[in-house]
Amino acid sequence: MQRATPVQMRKSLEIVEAFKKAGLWFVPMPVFDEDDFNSHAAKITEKLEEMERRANLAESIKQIAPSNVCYRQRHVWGGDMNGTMIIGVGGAGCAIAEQLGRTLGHDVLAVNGAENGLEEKATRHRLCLDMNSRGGRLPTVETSEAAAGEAADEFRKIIAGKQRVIIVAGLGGATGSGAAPKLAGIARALDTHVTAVATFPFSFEKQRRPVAEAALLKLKEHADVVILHDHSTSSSTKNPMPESLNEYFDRIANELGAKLVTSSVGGAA
Ligand SMILES: Nc1nc2c(ncn2[C@@H]2O[C@H](COP(=O)(O)OP(=O)(O)OP(=O)(O)O)[C@@H](O)[C@H]2O)c(=O)[nH]1
Ligand SMILES: [Mg+2]
Repeated sequence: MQRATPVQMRKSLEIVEAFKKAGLWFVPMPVFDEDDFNSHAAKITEKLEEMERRANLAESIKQIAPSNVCYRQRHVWGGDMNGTMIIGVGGAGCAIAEQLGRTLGHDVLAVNGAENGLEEKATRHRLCLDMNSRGGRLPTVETSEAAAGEAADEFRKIIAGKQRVIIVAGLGGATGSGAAPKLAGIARALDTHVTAVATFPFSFEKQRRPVAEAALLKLKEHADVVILHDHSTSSSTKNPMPESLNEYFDRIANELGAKLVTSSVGGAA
């Protein structure tokens, strides 16, 4: 075992002081020798980087999530609703998009895997994501993103001439979380105005939250406007929903539609 020199001791105390100032929770840990010290120091650096990443993520989510309203990222849509296409991605995305299409009167494009009843959708346009070429396994965020990339040419043809797309997804599932940000990026690269309409998982879908957060960050990169509804604010064991799930989903789609209209005429709701 090696005794600490006064210099090493002072360095350690400085680190403790820095953690204390930043309000970080920490444990002081004895080390055997210099190698042991270096290996722990490397781990600490890694941990601090991870903390910084999480803090940035939390900050980014905070800008949008608590208010559940329109977040203006680049500029709001100043034109009228003509030349707009609503694009539903994944199960929830398609369901919400269909409802928005009915209430707002726009063309709707449904995007999903073939096995998700896409062929039965009565929407004007359909874009089938080919997940089966990847061994027929359940889609993941990565395979959905890749499938959306492969469908890019067809997607560009469908949205050709549109000035604005409204991309709708229930974040947290694989298809919406993987494909929606990808399609938003493709539309944006065509200089199309992109509004993203997204939901965040229910509180009982805890494991879906990090998936949704990562997808939201990617969506934000490409979208001019993001309109979000966080399902976790709608129900809890203490505060159950006053309606059936279908009635709730209908209500949320209508609320998102109202926020869309508000965000389209020039202001955050
Ligand atoms: N507003 C609304 N949200 C829904 C609905 N169905 C599911 N959700 C939410 O959306 C999230 C994503 O679910 P899906 O849309 O079924 O998932 P997906 O994008 O199709 O992805 P995979 O089925 O996993 O490939 C869920 O975790 C719920 O939080 C719906 O009908 N309306
Ligand atoms: Mg699905």
